[in-house]
Amino acid sequence: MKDIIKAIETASVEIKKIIDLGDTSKSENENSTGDTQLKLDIASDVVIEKIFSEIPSIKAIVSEEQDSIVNLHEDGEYLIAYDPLDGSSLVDVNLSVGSIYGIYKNEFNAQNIIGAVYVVFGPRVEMVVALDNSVKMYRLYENKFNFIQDVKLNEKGKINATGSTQMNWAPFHKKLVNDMFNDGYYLRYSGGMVPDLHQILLKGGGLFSYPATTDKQKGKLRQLFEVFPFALVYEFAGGGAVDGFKRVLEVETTHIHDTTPCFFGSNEEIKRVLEVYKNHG
Ligand code: FDP
Repeated sequence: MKDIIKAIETASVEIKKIIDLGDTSKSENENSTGDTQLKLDIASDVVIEKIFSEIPSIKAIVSEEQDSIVNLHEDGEYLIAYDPLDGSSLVDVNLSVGSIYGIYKNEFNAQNIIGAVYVVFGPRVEMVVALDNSVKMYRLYENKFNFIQDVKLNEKGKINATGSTQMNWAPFHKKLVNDMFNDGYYLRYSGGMVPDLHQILLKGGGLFSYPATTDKQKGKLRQLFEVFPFALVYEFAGGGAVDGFKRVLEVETTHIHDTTPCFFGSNEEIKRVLEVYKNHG
């Protein structure tokens, strides 16, 4: 596992260098979800795959930018699903973006996730590692990641990060969001999953929601690359992650690019979601 974290650190230093080159242009390709890929998405993906392919403990990898699983080392113990550069739509406006890694054993599904790492590329580069029931944050300085702090959520927070557009929300979801604002929650939503969830974690709590919508019944965010890794981070930090009805780490995966509605937050907000959603199953 140490080798994997080290590999992610090396890849992040390389990705930071590519971001700093300032190329925000689009490529001519689409990924399997139909998003037009940026040259930055592709370059980051190439860096990660190359570095992972040199780690013998990695059996297979799957990237959000690719259609299928890449087998690496037959005797490897770990499977890694990763999103090389999440939040691509923010690259042109110079907001923070991030990489997300889910570390699995045996099979790519929620039951088998054992670790998660994400890296925020903002004014600073920070890496958060969820392993063995703890969440630790590191900061990049002179090409090295240094430990900064353990990350723990409060029981209740102040942030309400509301994904998608109100036009496509179910009326009860809209009411939940409005009720929270009426109770004093602050809207904080950049549109980048990594910085938005990082903010909630570091500010002690709140709620990030990406619900089922009229145009996307299964939500937008991808299980293996985005939702399960962050669910592990939030659970290990003392909060929770649900699909409205149950833990997202109990959601079934039938295809590597499956999506799911998801809510991440501190315990009070997660209880509130479950309470509202239980009447709308
Ligand atoms: P993006 O479209 O920029 O790639 O992964 C998808 C994602 O970003 C997340 O980072 C983000 O939380 C979400 O989509 C934002 O979606 P909405 O604009 O629909 O809220």
